[in-house]
Amino acid sequence: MEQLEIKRLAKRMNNAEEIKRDVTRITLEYPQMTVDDGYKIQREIIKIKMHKGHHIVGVKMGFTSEAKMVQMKIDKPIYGYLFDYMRIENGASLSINELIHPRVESEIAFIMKKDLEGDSLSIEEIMDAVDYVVPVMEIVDSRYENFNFNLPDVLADNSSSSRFVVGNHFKKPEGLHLERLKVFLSINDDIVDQGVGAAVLGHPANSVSMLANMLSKIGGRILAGQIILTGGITKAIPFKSGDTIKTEIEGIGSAAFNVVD
Ligand code: OOG
Ligand code: MG
Repeated sequence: MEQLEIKRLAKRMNNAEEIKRDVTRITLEYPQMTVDDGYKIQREIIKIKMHKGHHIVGVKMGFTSEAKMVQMKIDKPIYGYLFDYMRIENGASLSINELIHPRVESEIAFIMKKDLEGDSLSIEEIMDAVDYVVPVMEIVDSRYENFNFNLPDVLADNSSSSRFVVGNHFKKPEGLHLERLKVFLSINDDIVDQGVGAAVLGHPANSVSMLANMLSKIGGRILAGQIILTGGITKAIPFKSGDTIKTEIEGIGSAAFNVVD
């Protein structure tokens, strides 16, 4: 794809987010679009957002669990960037009118204390760089019509990044067996889906290892202080105004938010 095209499409996708109106997926117009084109458009979107004064606060991984791969019919892990304006504090409200057709999913997230880069970092090396483990809910909001996309499309939409709710229980990683932890997602006190830490590539640290590897290929790295979402453990579930949504991670804590108009 030409640089001019990449810039134009990045503007289109960022604009769709800003005006909250979905667009036709790019691969319908450009069937030859590649994964590389998708990440190039994503990087242009990041530039646009930084120009507007937003700051990167972390990175999210996607399609790291069977539940998400099956739901979205994409089986290759991806990443996208998280910005300051996307963060919602535990117990706060989200106005559904700010978004297009949001869905919520439960994730295990890490706050990093060391920079990380390189390929094939071990679970031990990753966990050694983790400051805290936090329960998070990611709210994905594809800017594509009917939440319908192929791999290059979703990359060009900053991997559907929209909002994330950070729990108030920050746990030191020592002594935790993340692969064994049960994770519950509930809406209005009904459990709508559940899973276990191992659903994320066997262990959530493997997702961070994969991210470090992907970033190092473009000369990037994970930075100390960033929050890393390791990928949905549950399916992503739509919700409506008036709902109260909660995630509980056994032995770690919970995160919750209310949905308003
Ligand atoms: C794409 C983002 C995937 C995850 O945790 O798997 C994702 C989407 O499902 O819209 O965030
Ligand atoms: Mg996610």
